[in-house]
Amino acid sequence: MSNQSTKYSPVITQEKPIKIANKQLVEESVESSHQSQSAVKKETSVCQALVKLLEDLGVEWAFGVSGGAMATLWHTLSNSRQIQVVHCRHESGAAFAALEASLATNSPVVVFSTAGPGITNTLTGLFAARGEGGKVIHLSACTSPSQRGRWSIQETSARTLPQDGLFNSGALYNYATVIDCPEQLPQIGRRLIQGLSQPGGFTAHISTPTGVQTLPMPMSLPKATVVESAIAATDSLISHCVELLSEGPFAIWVGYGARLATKEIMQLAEITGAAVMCSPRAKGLFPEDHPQFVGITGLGGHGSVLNYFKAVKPLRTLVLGTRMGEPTSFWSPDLIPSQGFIQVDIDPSVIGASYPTAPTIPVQADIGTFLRQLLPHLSNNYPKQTANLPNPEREPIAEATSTLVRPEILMEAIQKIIVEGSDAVVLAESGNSFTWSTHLLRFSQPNRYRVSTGVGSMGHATTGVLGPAVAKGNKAVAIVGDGSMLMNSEVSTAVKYQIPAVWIVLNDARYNMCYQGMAMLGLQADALMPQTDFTMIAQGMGAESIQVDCESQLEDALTKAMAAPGPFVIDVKIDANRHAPSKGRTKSLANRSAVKIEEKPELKDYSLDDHSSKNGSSKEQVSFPMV
Ligand SMILES: Cc1ncc(C[n+]2csc(CCOP(=O)(O)OP(=O)(O)O)c2C)c(N)n1
Repeated sequence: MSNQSTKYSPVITQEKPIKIANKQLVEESVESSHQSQSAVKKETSVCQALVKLLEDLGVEWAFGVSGGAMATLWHTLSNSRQIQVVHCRHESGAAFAALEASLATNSPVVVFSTAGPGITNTLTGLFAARGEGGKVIHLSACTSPSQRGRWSIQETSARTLPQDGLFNSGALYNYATVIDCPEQLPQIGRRLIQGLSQPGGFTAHISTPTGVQTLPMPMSLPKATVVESAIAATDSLISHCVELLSEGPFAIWVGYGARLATKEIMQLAEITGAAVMCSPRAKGLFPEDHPQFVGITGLGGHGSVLNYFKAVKPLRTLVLGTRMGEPTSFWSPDLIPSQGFIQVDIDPSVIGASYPTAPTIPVQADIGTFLRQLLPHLSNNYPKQTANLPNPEREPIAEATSTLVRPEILMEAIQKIIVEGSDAVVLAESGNSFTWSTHLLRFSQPNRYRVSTGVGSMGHATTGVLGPAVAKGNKAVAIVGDGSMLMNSEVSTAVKYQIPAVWIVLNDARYNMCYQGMAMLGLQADALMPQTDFTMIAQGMGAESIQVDCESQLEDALTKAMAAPGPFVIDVKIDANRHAPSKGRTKSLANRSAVKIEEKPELKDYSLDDHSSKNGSSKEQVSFPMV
């Protein structure tokens, strides 16, 4: 079990009786996985050695879907005394949940799948895991060597699936391999230890042919130990940074890569008086109610950031763990300070990538280590910046034009009941949920807000919400669209294990980000969906649920959901005609346009009046204002 403090009784323990009932298996497992902290015994199988290795690496959670090809592996995982297995409804949901559990606990988490479709279903979540910097180990089954090419069931071989990138290291997996013989395990162990010891994310795929899973191990494995290493800057580079930062006002741009260094960032801000802005993923890493917080950049962000640049004209920006990619910056030239960037990142390949023409001092280091090196040099007599800084704006909420719920009012209620009234992690889904939440919610504590920007898959929050809820034993809340909820959700899994997840569904019978985005671009396609009753669906799966038809019902519904011990779905009938705050992206699209097209008359059925729909459209093929 997780050693994190738990508010709810360990939700997975209802599975324990199954283990205990099967006494023989438990004893075998206890013997194989807990022999006096030492090496794996010779007579253990490949599966047992693999599971013992994962236990040594600190894995406590495994999410996945079973299958015949991985029967032994599933059995062995399920009989681990350390690893809790959450048996999900879809492998991509399992992978998103594993990713979010990994980010919530900063530990490696397993996603398991059977061969063939089990592997392909897992890929979207793994794509996100690589992009988000999670530590996720994919365990899969594949076809035994003697059966490859012979039309075996769900054959997983070079005949049926591409090998490059799936079964060897590449863009998706930092490390991937097939265990063709037990003798490979020591090398696999070494590679996993190495990957998990680096700061930052690590994705791995270990695929074990069905016939290999039961083979006896011919040798012992040493106990695996992960010691996370630090990446530090040289003393001369630190001195150079101190010099540059002392030359005049600078801004601090915080990214998700800085999530473990929030105390040091606060110290830096308070010593220097620098303005702090955050990427959407870093929302809350610096308190949003702090007088030096100038706003969120990028999609769903705040105009106050640009006001700051105009008013203060900082000389430089110290970039801490953000890639400054499109969702974070729209590559806006307005965010380039006159003397450019000092960019700190563990990954040297991201440094300078988003703004290749801006002067950039590269610092390869992890953010915590870099700041702990830097801070002692700044403490004495640092010329503190004293400018009055603009803070994120609070726009007045326009009057209701229907009895449906305005998203702005929903966000106010979420702010009061969930953000301020609880310590739940809040995940916002790709779609208008992202922009409303990022723009309007305000977090004063770090690591409570999660969005995916670079990958931005629908279905990430609807399923990923299980991760923090189960691994931290605490409420976690997903703010999602109806389209995403229909695409993929793990409500049934949450019911099975009584996981305290809450889904707030912005039910507008539209893929509204696409609907509104198309109108902004002056294009037209059908983005409507039939009206769905999510309370019926949720209740049909055994979850509690409430429908919210008008604003006066909101607070009561949210309070009930947060008090419920198990999963809860709130179906909110949203006014679809409120414009989601994505204007920065629209501006970005307009900036990217090679050719402006002529003004078009307002399209029939589109009620949006965003100016860019009239003059900001592009002949270039562009994506929606989404992640
Ligand atoms: C897997 C995936 N498919 C497609 C998209 C493109 N996309 C982004 S937002 C969106 C519509 C979302 O609709 P919904 O979930 O109903 O949320 P809304 O914007 O209406 O609040 C789509 C199709 C995506 N991000 N991910």
